Amino acid sequence: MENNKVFPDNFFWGGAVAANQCEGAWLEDGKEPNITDVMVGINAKTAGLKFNEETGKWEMALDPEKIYLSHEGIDFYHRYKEDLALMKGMGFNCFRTSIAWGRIFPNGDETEPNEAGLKFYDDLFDEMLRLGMEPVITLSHYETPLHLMTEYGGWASKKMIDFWKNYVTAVFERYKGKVHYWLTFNEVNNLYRRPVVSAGVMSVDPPFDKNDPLKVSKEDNWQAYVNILVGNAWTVKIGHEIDPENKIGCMLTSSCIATYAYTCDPKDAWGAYNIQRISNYYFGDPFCLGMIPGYVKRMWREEGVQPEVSEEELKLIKDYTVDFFSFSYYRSGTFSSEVENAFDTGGIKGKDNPYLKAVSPEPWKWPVDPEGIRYVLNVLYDRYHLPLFIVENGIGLDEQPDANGEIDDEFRKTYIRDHLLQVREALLDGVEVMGYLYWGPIDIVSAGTGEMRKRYGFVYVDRYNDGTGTLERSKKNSYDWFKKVIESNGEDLEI
Ligand code: BGP
Repeated sequence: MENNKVFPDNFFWGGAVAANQCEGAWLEDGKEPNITDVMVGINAKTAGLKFNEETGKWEMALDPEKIYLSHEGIDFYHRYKEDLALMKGMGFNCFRTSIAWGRIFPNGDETEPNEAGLKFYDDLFDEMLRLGMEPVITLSHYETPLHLMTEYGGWASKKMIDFWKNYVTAVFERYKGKVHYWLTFNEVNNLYRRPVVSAGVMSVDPPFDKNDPLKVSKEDNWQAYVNILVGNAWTVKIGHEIDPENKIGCMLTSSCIATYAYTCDPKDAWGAYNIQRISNYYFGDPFCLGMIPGYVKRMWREEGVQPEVSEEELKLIKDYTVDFFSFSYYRSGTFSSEVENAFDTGGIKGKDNPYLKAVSPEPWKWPVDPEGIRYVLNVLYDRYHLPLFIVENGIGLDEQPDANGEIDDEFRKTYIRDHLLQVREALLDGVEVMGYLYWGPIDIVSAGTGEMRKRYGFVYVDRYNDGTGTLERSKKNSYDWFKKVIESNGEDLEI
């Protein structure tokens, strides 16, 4: 096997988490709720919100029967020093997390930022830098302040653009010189399938369904789309003006690019390509190429919507494209014109792919397709010619320590090894890959299901679905293995 020196010397090795899944402290130091705080997982069919007829507004109404594990998370807010030390123990030179917008602007529409929130991230980033880990910071990871959604309809409102500009200006100024790699909106291309959480949009102007806060009208959905494109362009502009050293990337879920035609029926081929467009390129093209694709405008015509977007805004989208493209990849999917497509946090689910050798164990059963990551890397590089950053790849397993207190997560090692072998192939293909950040290097609350049981970590956290547990951290067997991978700069992948 050709394996020497394929990964570049400056390759970023590390892991990624998100504030709402690990920090906890959901109402501490001035923070107000964000959208994920009222949901038990983003796949949930309901949210802890009810419509108040008297005020004419949505308001928080948590379900007393449910356990909102994210409210305490893994208490990263208070334990980040210990956790970052564990990450450093594996040799991470990079760590990705998000800023919870609601710590900086608790309701989102204040004019002055919350000093306690700013201070928390100052300390967190200082600690990363002290340990020699480059911070990669997501500005919005399913964390839109709830007030912005219930009051304004979130990104369905043009007002969001100004609130967003205030927020990004405040953090770019504050962390100038400390953070150089920024991701705008985590997996915002999920707008088409999960608008409320992924893209921070709600329908608040009549007519809308007062019984279903998760239902978004097509007008609001498409208005949010253009507003987010404008917000993204402003982020690039403001970020570069405040610090020319800043590198601003988009972040899209790109598992859906590996949506294969189930058969060679042209209907399947076209359907698979269309899935790639409307689940991915419809954001990727404006972010990277500065244009809104023609098929999007066709959809507007056919759906009878005409989102408001000015000439100046279109120019902004054209002029301020991103510096790099970051993405998550978990698994591939298929498109068959014979079945209706389903999806979850991992991507598209058509018919099962008979050519894949493995699926992850029950109950999630995600198909494992390492070659899919090479496919995605090549497709994206051919299309955008931008540096690519893998900022999420990983596998969630239901794990418990054995009688000796050990967790032998061989499945995880194999998953990572096989994906890294394909990343290596992509590097040999000439694709520019900035780094590999493993998703969930320490067990955190699952984004999709809101549970602790779905564990991704190299580090185990003693916390359970019922909310019990000591929160104690311990190393799984993959910990030392991944350390060896990093030490060898991806050359020694032997298990
Ligand atoms: C992505 C999200 C992450 C995340 C991951 C795994 O969609 O950006 O926040 O958690 O998927 O998903 P899950 O936690 O549902 O397994």
